Amino acid sequence: NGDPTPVPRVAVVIFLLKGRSLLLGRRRSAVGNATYALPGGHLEFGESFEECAAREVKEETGLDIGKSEFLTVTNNVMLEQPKKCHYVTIFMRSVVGEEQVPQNLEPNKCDGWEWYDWDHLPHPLFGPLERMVKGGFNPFSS
Ligand code: 8DG
Ligand code: MG
Ligand code: MG
Repeated sequence: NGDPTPVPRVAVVIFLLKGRSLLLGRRRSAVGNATYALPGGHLEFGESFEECAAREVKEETGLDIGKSEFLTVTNNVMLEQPKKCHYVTIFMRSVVGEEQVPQNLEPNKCDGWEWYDWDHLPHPLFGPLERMVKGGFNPFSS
């Protein structure tokens, strides 16, 4: 086909924590369609992880997050998806106040944002997130 040679890309995604819950949205995408995922997107040229996290959260939910911190990074090769891709995914964390109400600002990419209790996560989770949860990763105690 005429596509350029695929390359790994860098994604920054954010655990937005509120009490014992976190923010997830169901994806509308050729990658992980109809699975629940964190807000986030592609690292742009010149950005820090923190800047990317704040920008993506603002673009996708309208929320203003303050500082965020680096949690971990995973390598995600997704060749079985309708759009084959490979992401090095940076996971950030930010804690938000009780009054925060997310808006679905990109309804073509997401069915809507909701807070989910950590002990009652929705299914199916997006592959990269599913693997972390199954592996015992906990964003509240990291
Ligand atoms: P952008 O144009 O705003 O930069 O990109 P986007 O439309 O917001 O991209 P995205 O698909 O939301 O995120 C980019 C990639 O990040 C996604 O295709 C795969 C990777 N990724 C993970 N885990 C997660 C996750 O939990 N949430 C999101 N949104 N992306 C994730 O590996
Ligand atoms: Mg985005
Ligand atoms: Mg996104």
